[in-house]
Amino acid sequence: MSVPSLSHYINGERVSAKAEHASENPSDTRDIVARFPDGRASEVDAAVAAARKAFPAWAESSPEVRSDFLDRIGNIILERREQLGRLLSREEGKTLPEGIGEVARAGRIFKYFAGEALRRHGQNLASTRPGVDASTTREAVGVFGLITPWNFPIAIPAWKSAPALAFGNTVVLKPADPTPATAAALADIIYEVGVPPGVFNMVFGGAAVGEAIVKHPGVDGISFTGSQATGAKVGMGAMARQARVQLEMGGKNPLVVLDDADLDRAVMCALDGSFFATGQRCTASSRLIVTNGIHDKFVEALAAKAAALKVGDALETGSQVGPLVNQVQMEKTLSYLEIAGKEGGRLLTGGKQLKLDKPGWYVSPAVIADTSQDMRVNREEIFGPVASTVRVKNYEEALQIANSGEFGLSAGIVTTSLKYARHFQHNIRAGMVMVNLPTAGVDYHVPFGGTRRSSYGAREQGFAAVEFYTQVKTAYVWG
Ligand code: UN1
Repeated sequence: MSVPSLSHYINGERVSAKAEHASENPSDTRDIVARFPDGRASEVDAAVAAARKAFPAWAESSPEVRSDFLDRIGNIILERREQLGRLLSREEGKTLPEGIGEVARAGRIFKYFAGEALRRHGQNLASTRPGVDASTTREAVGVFGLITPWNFPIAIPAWKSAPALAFGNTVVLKPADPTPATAAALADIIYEVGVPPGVFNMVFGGAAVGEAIVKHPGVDGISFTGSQATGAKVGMGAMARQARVQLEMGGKNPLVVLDDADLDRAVMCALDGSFFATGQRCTASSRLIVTNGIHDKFVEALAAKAAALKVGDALETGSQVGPLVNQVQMEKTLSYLEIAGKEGGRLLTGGKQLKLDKPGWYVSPAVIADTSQDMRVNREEIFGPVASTVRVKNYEEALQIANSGEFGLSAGIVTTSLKYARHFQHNIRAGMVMVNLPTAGVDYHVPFGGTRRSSYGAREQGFAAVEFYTQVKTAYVWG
C-alpha cells in the first residue's frame, strides 16, 4: 500500500510541501500511516491571511448556512465512523472501539454546534434610564488559532473548530505531530462539504508553527490543549499581545474510593479511568485514594483485573489496551515506574514493556500500591497506563489528599453515601466531579475544563463554548 503524503490546507487548497516527517502506527512501527510536512512561519502567514480574508463573509452569512455545513460535516463523520475510527486507532493506538467511539463523538459535536449556530445568545434588558433599551448580542471574534493534542486527534479538533465556525469565526488549526492523518481526514471532510476557502485552514508542524500562530497579530484568539509546560508558554505569548486564550492542560485526577463503595463499581471506575485509552487522557484517574476498610480488597481486585487486560494491537479484535503513542511516551511511562519504585511504591502488576509479535510501544497496565501524595508519581502527570493507590483513614483525609497538588481537572468518588458524595461534589477543587463514574469520559454538550494548573480561560464545549468563541456587544437605544 502506498503511503499518503499529506498537505497543508490553506485557502481551500491542498498546499504540498516536502514531507519531512512520518506518522507511524504505534501498534506496529513498520507500518507508516502517512508522510507529512513541517510547516514554516510563511505557511502560517498564508493561512492566517486566508482566514482573515474569509472572515467577514463567513461571520455575516446566515447562521443557517453555517448550521447546514456543520450538520453535513457531522453526518459524514458519523457515516464514516468505522473507516475513520480505523485510521485513528492505527495512527494513535487507542483500541478500535475507542477509536470509533471518538469519531462518533466528533460527529456529534459538529451536529450539536449545527444547532448552536442558530441559537441567539443575546439578552434584552431594561435600562435604568426611561425610554432606553439595553441589549447584548454576541458577535464573531475573528480568526482562531487552534492547537490540538494527539490523544484525541479528531474529537479535540472538532470541539474547538465546530464552535469557532458555528459562531462565524474562521480557523487555523495546528494538529499534533503524531496524528496528522486523522486531522487531515477531518480537513478533507470540511472541504468536501464545500466550506468556503479560507474558513478552515490547517498547517502541520511542531513548536515553531504553534509559536508562529500564537504570536501572529492576525490571530484573535487561541485555544490550546496539551501539556502544562507548553500551555504556560502559549498563555504568555497570547497575553503579550492581548489575544484571547483558553488553555486545557494536564490533570492528576483523584478517584476516591470509600469503605461503603460497591466494590465492582469502584474497580470498574478505576480500570476505565486509569487504563482505557492507555491512560493517555488528561482526565485519567491516576491517584486512587482508598479508605482503610476497603483498601486491601479493592487493591487486590483492581490488580487482578488490570493483569487480565489484554494489551495488544489497537486494530486487533479483543485488544483492551493499545500501545503508547510513541517511544517518547513509552519511555516516560517506564521512567515514572522506576521513580515510583525508588520512592517506595510497591508495584503490584504490570509496568513492563511488552514484546509482542510486532514492534510497538506496549506497556502492561501498572498498579502501584503504598504510595503517598508527596511522591512524584502522585504529583506529575504520567500520561500512561499507571495507577497508584494511596491508603487513607477516612473521607476527610481522602478529600484533603484529593485536593492536594497543582492540578484540578476531574475528580471522582465512589460511595453509596449521599452525604459524602454531596460533600465531595461541593468541596473538591476540580472543574469536573464524577460520582460513581470514572474521571474520564465526558459528554460533548456540557462544559469541560478544570481549575488551577489544569485550565485557563473560558470552559470548552456545550453552552460554555459560546463564551470563548464570541464577543459581547452591549447596545443602548433611545428612540
Ligand atoms: C474524556 O475524558 O472523555 O486531552 C475527554 C484530554 C481531554 C479530553 C478528555 N482534553 O484528554
